[in-house]
Amino acid sequence: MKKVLTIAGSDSTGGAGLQADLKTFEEYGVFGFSSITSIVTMDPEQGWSHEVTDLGAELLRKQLVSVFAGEGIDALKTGMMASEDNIELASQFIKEYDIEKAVIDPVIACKGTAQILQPKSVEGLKKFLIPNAYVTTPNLIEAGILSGLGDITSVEGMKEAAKIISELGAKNVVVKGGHRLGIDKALDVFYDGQDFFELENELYKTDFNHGAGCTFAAAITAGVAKDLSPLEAAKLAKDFVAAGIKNGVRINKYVGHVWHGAYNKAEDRL
Ligand code: PXL
Repeated sequence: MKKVLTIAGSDSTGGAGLQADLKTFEEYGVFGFSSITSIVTMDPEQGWSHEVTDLGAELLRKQLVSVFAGEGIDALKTGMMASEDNIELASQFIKEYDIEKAVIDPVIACKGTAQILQPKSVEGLKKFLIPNAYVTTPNLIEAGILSGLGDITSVEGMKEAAKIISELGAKNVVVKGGHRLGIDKALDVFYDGQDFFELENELYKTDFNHGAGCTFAAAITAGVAKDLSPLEAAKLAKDFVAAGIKNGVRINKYVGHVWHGAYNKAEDRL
């Protein structure tokens, strides 16, 4: 049995964060561990604004000690880290336990909130986590910030950003085009430090896609844990997320989530 860890925030509504990760791990048939950095809550009286509560590096350290007291893990994923201390701590465990397959989802901002990670944390991602990345999965905004290119509006821009981010030390970079690219395809750019690949899927016009980014990175993590190559894992993850978006679930009047079980039609299981 492959064992996979997520180091991420909790999304109490179950679409993104470690909830997305664990649900995805289960669908891929890998055993999921989690270490929680922070808890995200949403306020219906403030138009569904998000609040991030950092749980602190000491509690994160205790969780990581618990996880790594086992017989090792095959891959891990980082998501919302909430502080520079949490980022540095995660990188120490990645190095100490020699984790080759670390998928770094450089979560800088959540949809629906103006709260972005402090600039120090962005520097922390660049200094501590991206250099340890087997795969990193920035969206257009994150790729613009991490690369210093700012607004990215074209496939050429995505490639340029992927190259800069790869030079920070990430072995493989997937820049996710998503809706923001403004074309009629869901197009991602995959770069392995040598070659570029354009990954294309149908673009589903829906608002029920909360959690898509976390689910994509979690699916890649589970895929590489099961010995898919990073490119194969990214392609499969794209199909997995596309099914989740196509079958998204309305949660309330503010938000709809990807359905993590869609690819395997989990709703038909007994
Ligand atoms: O999608 C980014 C994200 C990551 N992690 C957690 C979140 C969100 C967005 O809401 O809640 C825990």
